[in-house]
Amino acid sequence: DLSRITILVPGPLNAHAAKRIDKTFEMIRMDSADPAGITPELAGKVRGIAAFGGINAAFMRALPKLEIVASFGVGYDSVDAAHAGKSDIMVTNTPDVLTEEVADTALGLLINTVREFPRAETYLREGRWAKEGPYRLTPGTLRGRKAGILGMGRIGQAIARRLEAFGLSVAYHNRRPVAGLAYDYHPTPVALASAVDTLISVLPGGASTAKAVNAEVLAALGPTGVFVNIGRGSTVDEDALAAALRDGTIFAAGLDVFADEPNVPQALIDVPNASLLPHVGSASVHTRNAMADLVVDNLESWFGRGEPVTAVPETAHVKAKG
Ligand code: 8YV
Repeated sequence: DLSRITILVPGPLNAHAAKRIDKTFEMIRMDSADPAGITPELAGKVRGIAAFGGINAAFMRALPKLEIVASFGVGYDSVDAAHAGKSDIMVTNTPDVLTEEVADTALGLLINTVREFPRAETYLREGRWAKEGPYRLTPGTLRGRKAGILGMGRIGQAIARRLEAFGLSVAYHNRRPVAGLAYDYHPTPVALASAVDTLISVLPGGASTAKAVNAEVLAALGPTGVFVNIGRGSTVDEDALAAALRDGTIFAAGLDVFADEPNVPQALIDVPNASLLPHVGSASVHTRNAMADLVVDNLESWFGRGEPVTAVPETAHVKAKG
């Protein structure tokens, strides 16, 4: 009887997910994932967490009956999955259901960045078309560009398919070459950046990718270079990126993610050759509902059948309690 199982929802959660959890389980909400907010009553009964935001080791430790953290999103760098794996706690994420949406966003952001469509629309809305004549011819174009993808997982490959359809060449860097992919592989981000003029990062967050896109990578990309990021802001040295945009080390950048969201460095807001989005990669009702369903499907499957739908690799070995 799943209605006797308590699921804790710390912080905001997608409304469709919350509605389904509330219907099936006992759902308890709290403001944020702060261990100080865990009462003895909660500690005695919470067996699952559904979370849009971060869950650290201290929060997991405060909940001794915790079996599963169902995280909303494919990237789960804000959940301490390594700790969970050692503590016999399952962690699930929401892969696949957002792949095509995020790839669409990457292409939209790339085109906006290169062809200046947001700036051209502002020009129209400000009444300048009628007063001053046509918007300027854009110095940028996708024509003839060579694309490089940093992080060739499911989303990277969906972006690659789109780039091919647009007539661009595709190369990539990944921890390892991906079996069965015909695109050129480069062993480091710098090698990839040197070989292309359009770098699209899909890298996940975490310590191993921190500031992977640094001043050296941007210099290698060069003065016609376009950088697009729809992975995680932590993977970019934002000071180096703002400087590179200011001084012409690269041509332009399109960013959907930032190191300290929702705070965006003023230095990036100040440069006209950056196209900036408020982390909307997967943010359609359609795709967020599909992600929400997968969060709840993971909880229902874990407590109903003893196995998750989409375990993260760090916790793939974790078994359900009897
Ligand atoms: C979510 C994302 O907005 O899936 C991801 O990794 O970045 C987005 O789809 C985010 O994860 C919500 O926590």
